[in-house]
Amino acid sequence: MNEKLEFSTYKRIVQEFIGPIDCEISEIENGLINSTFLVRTVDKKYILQKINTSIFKSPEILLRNYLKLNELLSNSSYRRQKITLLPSSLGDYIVKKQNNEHWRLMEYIEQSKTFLKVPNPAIAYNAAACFSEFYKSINRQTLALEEPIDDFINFDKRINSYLLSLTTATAQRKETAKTIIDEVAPYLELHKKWDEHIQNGMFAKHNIHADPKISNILFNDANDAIAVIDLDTIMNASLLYDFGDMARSYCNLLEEDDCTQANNFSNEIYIAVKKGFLSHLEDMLTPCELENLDYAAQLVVYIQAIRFLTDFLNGDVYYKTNYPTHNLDRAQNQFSLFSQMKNVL
Ligand code: GN1
Ligand code: MG
Repeated sequence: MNEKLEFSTYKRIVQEFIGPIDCEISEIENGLINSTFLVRTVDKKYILQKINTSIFKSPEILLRNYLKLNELLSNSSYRRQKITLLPSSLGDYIVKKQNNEHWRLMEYIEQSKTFLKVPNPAIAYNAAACFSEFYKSINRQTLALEEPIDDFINFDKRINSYLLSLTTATAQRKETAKTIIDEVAPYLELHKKWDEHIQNGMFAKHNIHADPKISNILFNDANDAIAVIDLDTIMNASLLYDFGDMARSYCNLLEEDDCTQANNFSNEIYIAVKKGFLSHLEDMLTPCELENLDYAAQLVVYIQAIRFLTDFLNGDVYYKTNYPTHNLDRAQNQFSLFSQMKNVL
């Protein structure tokens, strides 16, 4: 385990939820923000998570949003599996410990698997269609969701944070990142059209997931999408953000941190993603939104490249990293994807 905590401490936390039952705990290396663990008892599995409170500053917001959304889903015709948070013996869904640690326990969804990259267009279609159905179900009513992270989809702020990081980065980090800094420079205003469309109401606000990456879908053995997971960023924003993020994640032929090849975009998968995304939503999107799907895909990928690059320049303070240039490799992977999308779409 990466964590410095003793195993017995994890066990004690799990037991606050399930009582004095023996269990084995192992870390699941999935996700760049929270810490996630698989808990096995003799007859059942659970998912234990420590919420990263330097990023999710009010875990109570995540909980309130989750409860609202889950209620809406439960009262809809949505039939895929849902995340079930378990209460502690004191009835709390989040257990607080020293150092502002916030822990939660969920049911494990049996016979499920995740992908780190999409193996083929059919799986991309299944994932996008699953999200499409999810959006349809969670938008029967626009919920008043609270912002889990301030300005999460404020692209102007993202660019400004990047520009600031260029002024505060060490000379060494700037030198290491020189190539990609030059590559991203011509597109710093790419988000202007997005901002205008948001301001004039052309991109409507819906309930969105805001992190529909491929590893946030559970599949069964037949590669059917059986559950949408990771509801931490659900918020009111444009569905085009989610479409862009799906394209970003599903059309990448490489894992997100692999920059060993420049050609990592699959147009065949992109076509499947678009078809899947629209499968339940065609009536919900306006002609203007439909016209801007390709633009949204390019923009969200570009912004993700900027986010990774900003974090590298800031000294790797946001995303988990496994080696010194990890964020830079991620930024390069995303920028390659963006460059190809820009030429093809
Ligand atoms: C983060 O931690 P995870 O994998 O759920 C990030 C997303 C990025 C994603 C890139 C709160 O998600 O926005 O798209 O990494 N989440 C947050 O892999 O910043
Ligand atoms: Mg997430």
